[in-house]
Amino acid sequence: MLQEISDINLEYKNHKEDVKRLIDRLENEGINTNQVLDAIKNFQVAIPSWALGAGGTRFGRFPFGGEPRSLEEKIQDVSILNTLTCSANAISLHIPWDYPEDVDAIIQVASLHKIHFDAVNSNTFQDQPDQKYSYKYGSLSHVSHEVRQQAIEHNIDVINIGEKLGSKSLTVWLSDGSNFPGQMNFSHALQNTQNSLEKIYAHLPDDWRMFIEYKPYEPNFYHNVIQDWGTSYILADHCGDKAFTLVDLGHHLPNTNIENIVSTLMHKGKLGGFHFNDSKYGDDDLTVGSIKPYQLFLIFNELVFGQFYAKNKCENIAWMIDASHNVKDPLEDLLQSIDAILIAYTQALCINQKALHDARESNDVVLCQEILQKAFRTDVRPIVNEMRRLGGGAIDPIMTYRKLQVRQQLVQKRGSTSRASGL
Ligand code: PSV
Ligand code: MN
Repeated sequence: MLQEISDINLEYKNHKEDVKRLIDRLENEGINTNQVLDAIKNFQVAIPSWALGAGGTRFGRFPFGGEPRSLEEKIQDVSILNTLTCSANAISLHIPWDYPEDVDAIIQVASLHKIHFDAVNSNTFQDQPDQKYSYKYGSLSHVSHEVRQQAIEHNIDVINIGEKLGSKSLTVWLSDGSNFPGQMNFSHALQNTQNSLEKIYAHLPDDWRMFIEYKPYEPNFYHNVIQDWGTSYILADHCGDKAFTLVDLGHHLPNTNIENIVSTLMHKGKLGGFHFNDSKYGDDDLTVGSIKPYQLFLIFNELVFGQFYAKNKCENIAWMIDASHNVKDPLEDLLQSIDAILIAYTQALCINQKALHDARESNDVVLCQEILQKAFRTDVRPIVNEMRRLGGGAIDPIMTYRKLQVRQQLVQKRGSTSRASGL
C-alpha cells in the first residue's frame, strides 16, 4: 500500500509549491514551522472500535458493506487509517463489545500493524446475556449493593483485560440516572457512585489512569448522576492522582463554552482524556469539525496553551474520536474526523502566542480577536498534507482511499452483509 500511496502523491503537482508558500508566510509571521510539523507528527488520536462499522440510531441501522467481522479486522481497519494519515496508531476497545477471546492472537495482529491499545472502556449501560443482575436502574450508583458490586467487578475485569493488551487507562462512562423527578435520591446515587469508583480505582495498576466521562442527559432524560465536568472533577479528585476528567465534545448542553471547561481542567491538571465529535443539537456524534470548526479551533487554542505555554504543563492527554455515522462509509468518516482534528490543531499552533499575550496584557480586545482569527483563517492544509507525505502517508487521504478502492476490496473479502459489533 505504501508504494501505491507514494505514486498517488506524485499526482499532486502543486503540493510542494503550496507547502513552500505557506511555510514562508508563517515563518515571516514568526511561527516556527519545524516545531509545528513536529507537534502534528507526534499527535496520535485513538480510533474507537465501535466506529468502524455503520453507526445506527434508535430508528434503525443501515449496514455498510465490508464491515469488520472481528476484533482482528477492526485492527486492520485502524491500520488502514493509520497508513493513510500517520495520525491514528491506536484503537480503543469497548468491553464486552470487543471481548478479546484469544489475547495472544490479538496482540500479534496489533503489533504486526503497529497499532497500540488505548483506553479500555467498560460497559455497564447495557445488560449482557450471562449477567446476573440488570442495570435497568443503574450500575455503580444502584440502590442494591449486589448490582453495584457486579458493576465494580466488570470494571476490574476490564482493567485486567486491558493490562494483558498493554492499555494504560480505563474510561468509565455511566448511563446512571433517572427519568422522572422523585425516582432517585440524587445524593445517595452520587455517594454510591463515589464509593464504587473508589473500589475500581483501588485496582488500577500504578502506571494506569482512570478517566471519568460526564454527560448532561441521555439515556436518562431527567437526571444523570455524572452530569457535568464539575461532578466528574469531584469524583476524580476524591479517587486520587491517577483519576481524571474526560471531555466528550458532544456531552454539553447547547452553547456551553467547552474551551473554558478545557482550560479550567488543564489548569487543575485534571484533564485526562478527550472524545472528539461534533453536534448540532445534542450528543449527535457527527464527524469532527463538520458543524462547528471554529469551536474546535478555540478548544485547540486552550489545549496548545495548556500543553506548551502554561506554567503547570498538562501532558499525556488521551485523544480519541467518539463519532459514528449511519450514512457515510465509516472509514471515510473517520478520515474526515482525523483531518479536521489535525487542521484545528495546526491552526492553533499557528497562533502567535507572544503577540496574543501582549494584546491581552494591554486589553486590546480587537487585536486579540484579529490574532486568533488570522490563525483560524489560514489554510494550513499544505502543512498537514506534508506531515503525512513525510511519514509515508497520503497527501489526500480520502481521494487516495477511493483511488485504491479500499472499500471495494473490503467488501470482496468480508462480504456485503458483514456486521461489526457495537451499539
Ligand atoms: C456515551 O455517549 C459515549 O460518549 C461514551 O464514551 C460511550 O462509551 C460511548 O459513547 C459509546 O457509544
Ligand atoms: Mn464518549
